Amino acid sequence: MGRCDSLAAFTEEPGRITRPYGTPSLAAARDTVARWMRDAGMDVRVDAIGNLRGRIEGSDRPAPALLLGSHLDSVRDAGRYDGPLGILVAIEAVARLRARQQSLPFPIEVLAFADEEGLRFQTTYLGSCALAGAFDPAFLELTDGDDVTLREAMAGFGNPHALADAVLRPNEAFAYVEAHIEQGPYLESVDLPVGVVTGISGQSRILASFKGVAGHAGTVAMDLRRDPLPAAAEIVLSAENLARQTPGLLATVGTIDATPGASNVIAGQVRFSLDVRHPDDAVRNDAVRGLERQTREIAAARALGVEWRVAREHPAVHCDAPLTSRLAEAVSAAGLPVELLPSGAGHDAVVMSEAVPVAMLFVRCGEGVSHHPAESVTTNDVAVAIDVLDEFISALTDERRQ
Ligand code: HGY
Ligand code: MN
Ligand code: MN
Repeated sequence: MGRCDSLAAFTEEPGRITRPYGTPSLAAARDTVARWMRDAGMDVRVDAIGNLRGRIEGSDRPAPALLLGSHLDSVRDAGRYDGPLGILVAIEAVARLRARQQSLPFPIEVLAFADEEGLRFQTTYLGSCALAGAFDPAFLELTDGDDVTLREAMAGFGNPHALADAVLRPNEAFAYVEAHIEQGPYLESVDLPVGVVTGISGQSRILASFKGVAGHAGTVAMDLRRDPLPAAAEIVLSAENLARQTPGLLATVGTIDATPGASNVIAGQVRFSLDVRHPDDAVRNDAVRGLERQTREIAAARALGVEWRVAREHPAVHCDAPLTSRLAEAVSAAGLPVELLPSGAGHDAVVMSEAVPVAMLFVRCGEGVSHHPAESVTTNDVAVAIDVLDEFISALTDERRQ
């Protein structure tokens, strides 16, 4: 918990936690976590995209590794547990193995991913994409709000020329297990410290814009305006209505940017993001298609230009059944009932599932609050998560030794 507090000090925005990819604050947080990894007996390296990888060897050096971890980057004005908690719980579990001098039949690597939230480049999961072999070279040309490319941001923080080296080799790992705060209220409602994740909702991230004609707020008659802002208002409300009427569907317009941006100037352009999620990919795809159609109809009716770009799309992911059963057994072994729950939030496990079987452990979260500075977990619940992970690793150790 103290380490989570320390990491909160690494931010690009004084007074709140904002730690995007490739920034000095993320590099400094990474240095600190590297020190904690070394203290826990791990060899540490930074890969081409800037992920931190701490490793302890097993007795059988060439054996595939167990991967643990989560992400070190954050959203804007974040809480202190979304991401870092999973890394720190994993480091602690490794420290305990070492303190017991437990010999391991496989290596363990703790991963601190450099980008999961996609705050800076409006993507998601850049760190895990690099490991899972899902990094599209076209990502290198993505630009941030200051027109810095990902390629430029990566130089110095990682190495854009060595991305191929970051990819997991065949048989380099046999599983990825991530602990994470639940970011929802379910575990609190059933009064349990931890739960086992069954799967993760699919997600579409869209970047769209309406283009009209800027003008004088005091002189351009209402019927002569081509104002993109009311058009954006229409689609924001349509997305909300659609999601309210479709069970399980979540739709969020999280950013909206009207330019040139003055109270006495009719906007010339409005850019906005749209995040759409559902556990069933068919429902999500239908919703995205419907919202695109409406966006284009609204533009046509108001004589506006329109852009619609699907920035990222991730299908729903099922956690690996055998690995998830083992995690559930570890929860039982810790003397707790096993609560299975789905994840509405995205996680590095989504992309890692393309390379290795994945499982996830959720930790109870105060009032379900996340992506907010009031995000909270209790020391007791975090202790349970460490116990469960420790138990899980020990059981795998016994099993693989046989
Ligand atoms: O957006 C998400 O679901 C995650 O927190 N990155
Ligand atoms: Mn998050
Ligand atoms: Mn997260």
